[in-house]
Amino acid sequence: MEFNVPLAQWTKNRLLIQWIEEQIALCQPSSVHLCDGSAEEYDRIAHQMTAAGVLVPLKKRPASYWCHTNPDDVARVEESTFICSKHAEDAGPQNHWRDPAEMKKKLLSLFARCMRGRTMYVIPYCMGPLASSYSRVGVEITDSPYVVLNMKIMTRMGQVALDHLGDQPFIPGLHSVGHPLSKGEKDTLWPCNPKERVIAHFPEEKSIYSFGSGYGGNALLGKKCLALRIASVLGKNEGWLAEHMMILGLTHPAGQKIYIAAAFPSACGKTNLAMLTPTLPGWKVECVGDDIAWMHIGDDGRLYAINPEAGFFGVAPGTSMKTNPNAMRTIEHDTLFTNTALTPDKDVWWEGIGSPPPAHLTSWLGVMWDPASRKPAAHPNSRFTVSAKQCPIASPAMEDPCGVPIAAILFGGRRNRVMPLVLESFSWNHGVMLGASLTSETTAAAKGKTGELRHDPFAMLPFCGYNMGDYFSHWLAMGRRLQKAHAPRIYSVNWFRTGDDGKFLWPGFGDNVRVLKWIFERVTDRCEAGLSPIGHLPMMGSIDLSNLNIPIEPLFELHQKEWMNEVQELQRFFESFGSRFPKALMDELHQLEQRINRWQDD
Ligand code: OXD
Ligand code: MN
Repeated sequence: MEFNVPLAQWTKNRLLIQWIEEQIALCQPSSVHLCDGSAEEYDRIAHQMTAAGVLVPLKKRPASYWCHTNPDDVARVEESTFICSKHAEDAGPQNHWRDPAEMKKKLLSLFARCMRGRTMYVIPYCMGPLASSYSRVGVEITDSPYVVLNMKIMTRMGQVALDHLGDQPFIPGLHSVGHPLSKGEKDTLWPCNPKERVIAHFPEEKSIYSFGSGYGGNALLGKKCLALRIASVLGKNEGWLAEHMMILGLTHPAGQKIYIAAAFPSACGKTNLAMLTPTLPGWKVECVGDDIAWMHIGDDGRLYAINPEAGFFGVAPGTSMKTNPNAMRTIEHDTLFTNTALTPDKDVWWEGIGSPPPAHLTSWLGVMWDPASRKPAAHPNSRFTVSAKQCPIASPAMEDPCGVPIAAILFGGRRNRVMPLVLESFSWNHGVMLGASLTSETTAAAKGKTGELRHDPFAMLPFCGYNMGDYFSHWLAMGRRLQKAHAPRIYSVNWFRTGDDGKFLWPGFGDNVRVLKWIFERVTDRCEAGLSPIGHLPMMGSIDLSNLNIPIEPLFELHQKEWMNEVQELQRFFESFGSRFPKALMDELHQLEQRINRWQDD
């Protein structure tokens, strides 16, 4: 077997050496590349992929590349994602469960000889700042050079991760595109195996296997698989939280700063919120993370968050100088674009980029785009992968090993009715119910129909590695451990309410700072709130609407009948967790029901 460096020279970690040797014997690659995470390594692999026609270097963006995938490999595949706990009830009704022994048998046969004719890459990576005791090391073995490039951007990868690991155990992840090459066979541009796709998690042994897809959260195992599904299990066992949340710092014009974490389902605006350009003078936002937060209780009783990732894997369509200028500046160089359209002068283009499509555009399918087809030129789930360091408003706290103290937690979904612009919970437990009640329209981030309303509690439905009934109990327990005076306040937000004409009522994007300002004033005890049956609402005039000419009332319109339906639907959903659903949360729902029954609709 040909190695780029001798294995024993690359690591002294005996568990790692043994695991790599076992995977080589199983997958039978033609060579092995042990990653060091250097810039030279990245460039070498990118050049090889360019020579093979997989990557197209971009002329307008230095050190940036475009590529497109197989049309059957464009999003996360929830129906092929499994939690393989010993007992089905530990995976919970929200997950697809498989018996671990049966799944292992299937995986062994899928992975046997699956890397023939390919290079096996071994990627040690650290999730979280290198100096942080909260960080975790995973090792991904993959036969996809595209995965190596993405992991280099999205994590602290290579030698630095090996140094952090030392001789300790790590979280193993085995990945293959599932397309071995026979002798002389020419590779396709995007090898994958959609028919045999499996993404399997073993929460008891803390391991990950992914077969058949090369894209996004299916293949970059540090992201959804480790930092959410496996980490959520670690968090429950060890008393912390692994959440699908962005983290931002918000500074008042007078200088006081707070940190906010916010959970929104995939492709619902976490990246835009995390990089917000305030429309209110003097306010400042800094980005700590755009997708995942690991939160621990500090010695002072406050909740501290780190961003385990080092990069952004952001949705391109809709990103423009108007909606997210900081993201646009972030991706000016050293960025990988996947499934956007390609312009004839070798730049990228997507729907909502803010300029009309140039003539002779290559679509995400790699063919000339026909505007008359009425099909989008960029796939709705096309992405940019870019280092977080390139963000002009990257917070220096991104590297803080202790994380940032969280003052407020937001839950938001796409709801065209029912949910007001913003709502503050009465208590931690009521806030946990707001998180558990999160319902949102489906988006292109996952395979399947878009625009359908589904329950997505805490925006974690596809990412919680154990029974969500237990997950809700864990949140309640965290609340009991947080010192009352320091527990973050919990909010529900909804940027997506529409009027009778179907148009959005709220401008969103930079104007969301108006809602953040109100939250800032609430958590720093600068303003009173009004009481409603569903929670605290801003008093008349307390959302700053300066220079914004819109009526605010429709954004807070509440109808008793709609809320009665909402409660009934939530009761049905909560009951689906059976005895694992915490009684304290059902009590919260019943209290809400009573408040709604007593309420006079006007
Ligand atoms: C993501 C997702 O890629 O949530 O972050 O799908
Ligand atoms: Mn996400």
